[in-house]
Amino acid sequence: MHGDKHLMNSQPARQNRQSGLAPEILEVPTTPYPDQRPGTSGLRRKTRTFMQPRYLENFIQAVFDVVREESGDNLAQETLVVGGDGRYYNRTAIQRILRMAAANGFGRILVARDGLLSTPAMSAVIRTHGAAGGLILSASHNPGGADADFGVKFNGRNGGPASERVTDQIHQHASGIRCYKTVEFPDIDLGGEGETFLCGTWIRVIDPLADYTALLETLFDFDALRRYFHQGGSLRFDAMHGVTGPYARHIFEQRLDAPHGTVIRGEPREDFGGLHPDPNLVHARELVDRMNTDDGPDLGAACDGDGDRNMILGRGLFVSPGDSLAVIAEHARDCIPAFRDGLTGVARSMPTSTAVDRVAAAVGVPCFETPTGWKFFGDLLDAGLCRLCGEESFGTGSDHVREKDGIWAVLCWLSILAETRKPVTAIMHEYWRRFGRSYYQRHDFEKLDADAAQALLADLTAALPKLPGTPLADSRVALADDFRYRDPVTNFVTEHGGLRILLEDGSRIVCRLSGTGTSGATLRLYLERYRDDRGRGDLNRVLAPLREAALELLQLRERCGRESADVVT
Ligand code: G16
Repeated sequence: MHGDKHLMNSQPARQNRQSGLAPEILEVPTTPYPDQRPGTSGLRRKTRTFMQPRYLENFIQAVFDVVREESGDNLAQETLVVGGDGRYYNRTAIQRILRMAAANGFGRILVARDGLLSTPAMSAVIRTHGAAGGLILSASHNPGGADADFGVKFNGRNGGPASERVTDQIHQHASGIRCYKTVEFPDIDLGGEGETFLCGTWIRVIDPLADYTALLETLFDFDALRRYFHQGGSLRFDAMHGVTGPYARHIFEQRLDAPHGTVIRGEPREDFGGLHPDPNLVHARELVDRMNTDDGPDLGAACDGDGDRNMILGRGLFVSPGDSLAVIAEHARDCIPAFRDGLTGVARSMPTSTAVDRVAAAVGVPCFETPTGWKFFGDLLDAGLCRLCGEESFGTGSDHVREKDGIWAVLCWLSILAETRKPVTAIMHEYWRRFGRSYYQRHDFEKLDADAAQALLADLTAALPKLPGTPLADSRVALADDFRYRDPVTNFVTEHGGLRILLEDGSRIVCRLSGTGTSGATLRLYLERYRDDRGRGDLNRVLAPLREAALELLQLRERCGRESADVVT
């Protein structure tokens, strides 16, 4: 990472579009909203909640107040990056944020052309330009539209999601807010690169592809990947009308010469075409169907709205996120130039399958287990303790940025295919033969009554101490607790990471409430069973005893009126 935050004092590259104007800075009185505590990843709410008067402004002002404190009251020396996934309300929110950032006295703002910046690209831009942080306007894989979801994430100086300490501070500021700062000023033109000077702030419209693509070129062998496509290798990439469309077309079709049409649903749309931009077997149906044909492409992949999640498919085969992480770890040194010097360690969130643990043990590096949320990987990556991380929620990434990175994950898989010259199915079967298989499923029970779901988890928590030693699903409970994490770098302790019941045969039942939903509560139930059977078992059959035991323990039917999950991935 190299910082150039002091460059703002040098001459601008282009003529100032608004020289001479000195609009008055306004301090607008406001009152706090009670619900502005960020969740797993930023503040995610219904779009109409964000459209209420002062709702967005309150939260943004709280973020700026925290950045101001952290910068020693010297925002004039700081750079802020702004962009989003193109969903409904993105453009309106960006213009408001630009006015507020100028009124708050940031020295420089980098805003993405057309307001479109993927989450991993945001991380790259922050790190490349030494920015104090960035605001990503996205509700990730949640649907977009006036009656759908919106969100704001703040990433800090290392390019990663704000830590719990910082989100607590933001919440404190939002809870006591009395006014926010802004200026009256016409909308900034985001249609092309250029600069505007406003209240002492340079607002520069940047190419959202440039820094990110340049970074990826240092990690992968683009010549080898181009050869892969020239020699007939094939990819079908579903951008789901999210922000990755322009990135994927540029990187896969233009830089790597993949045939035109490799990228489908490549135009960002405010409502993601009316679908959920969620890369899973349900929402990426068209891609899944194509991959289930005999003449389907070698590799199928999809990314979510803001480009940090990814799904990987072979011909007729879904690669679970836990297996994808493990396979990338297995082939890292031999197939991916960025990892030629090896891995220092790997990390996964607690509910993520333990597949990567076995690869880490074979490679001889530690595997860290963190709470859910990419923010928990930041300290480990910054300290060089691990270089590769992943989560069950379709997230994979490395130390090149401090976010999960969908396009990066696809490039990892393309590199493995190009180097091994084997299809995805062969790679997976060889991996299962060597390491055995973690049969894994996540069951989501959505829109539950929040109080009922909280009470259910509270009762299960109270019952945990009695479980060790009792028989459960063909085995016996070895350990039952509420996951507690001590960050090995900062010693910061995070409680309530999820209830986990570990069985003597290595199986696990994990359950927690989602921190990213926007209506009611979503209960996530994670099931995992390890078998050294070359991966030949039937997933549903292998997991059936565990599933039944979990449903009996949770008493979901009796307490929440639910027989089965809304989504199983
Ligand atoms: C966010 C976080 C991830 C986390 C996921 C699921 O992803 O960045 O680290 O795993 O939420 O969270 P939950 O289970 O609490 O809903 P994204 O892609 O939605 O920003």
